[in-house]
Amino acid sequence: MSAGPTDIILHQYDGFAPFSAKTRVMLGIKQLTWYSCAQPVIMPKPHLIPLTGGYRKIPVMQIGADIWCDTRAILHELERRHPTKGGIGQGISDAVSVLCDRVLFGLSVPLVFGGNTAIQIDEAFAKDREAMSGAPFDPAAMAAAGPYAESVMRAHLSAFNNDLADGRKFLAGDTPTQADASVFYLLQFAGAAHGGMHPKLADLTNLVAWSQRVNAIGAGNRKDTDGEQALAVAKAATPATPPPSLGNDPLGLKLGSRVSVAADDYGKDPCVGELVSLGADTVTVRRSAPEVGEVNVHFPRVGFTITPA
Ligand SMILES: N[C@@H](CCC(=O)N[C@@H](CS)C(=O)NCC(=O)O)C(=O)O
Repeated sequence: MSAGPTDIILHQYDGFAPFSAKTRVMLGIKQLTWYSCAQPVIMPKPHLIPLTGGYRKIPVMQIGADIWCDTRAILHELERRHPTKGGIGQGISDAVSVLCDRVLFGLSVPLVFGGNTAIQIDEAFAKDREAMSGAPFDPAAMAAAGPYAESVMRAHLSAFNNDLADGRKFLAGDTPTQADASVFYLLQFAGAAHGGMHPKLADLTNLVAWSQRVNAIGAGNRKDTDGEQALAVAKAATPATPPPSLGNDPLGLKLGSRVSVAADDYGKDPCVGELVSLGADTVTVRRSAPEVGEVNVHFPRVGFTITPA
């Protein structure tokens, strides 16, 4: 059975895709049914770009003709649709995500690729990531950055490791939360080439045992779809009413104007369209493409620039 207009489709790939892994853990924590649409690891992405209007990173979530880019927007939307009662709350979840996504993820890259002969980097991958980041893909420079990266990773991870010493099962107690998904994807990414914990972090034994518990949560009820089907779902659907807007937006942008929304870190390919909603932490752009018809593309505000186009 293929995905319908109200089903969650996650555009993603397995393997070396830390942010996809984070989302899959949340789908597992919430025990949701979802469809995986495998996307290419490098550009071009002919079944993704018509949906996002340019944004190239994964994961991207689609429900009908609504598209959420970036895990921050995806996880907020999952929480809105499937709220967890009595959890740690979105504010604390976001704070841990910002630490992991915007501080520690960058530091994990030298640990993964620097001087690691277990990972074979093919040239097309290296060139793609150079174009995406605007910086040379340089394993020797990454190896040189390794000790500093390890020391800062260790500083933060030791705190989580110590928290687990009281016997709690998960980082915030006995129930898994978004904090677990965030820290888990980092450790899984850092250790992927080693089949478990990165050897330089293996002395953090509480985290080693904890990551097995998080891994055992699984990814909910996963089904598969493909790019053609996902585009057809969007084309057959109509975008939902966008989220409410904030009055007197600090940026002074007007609803109905043309804007460009782009990541502020890497993979800055913009999505251009009509601004249809601007909330405290949401921006929604309406655009259309022949493959998908009219779609609403949602981004978080944190991590993105919004400029008149
Ligand atoms: N801030 C983004 C980061 C997403 C990201 O960096 N994704 C990686 C893979 S997990 C990516 O898209 N790499 C380039 C590519 O796959 O083309 C988020 O939270 O979703």
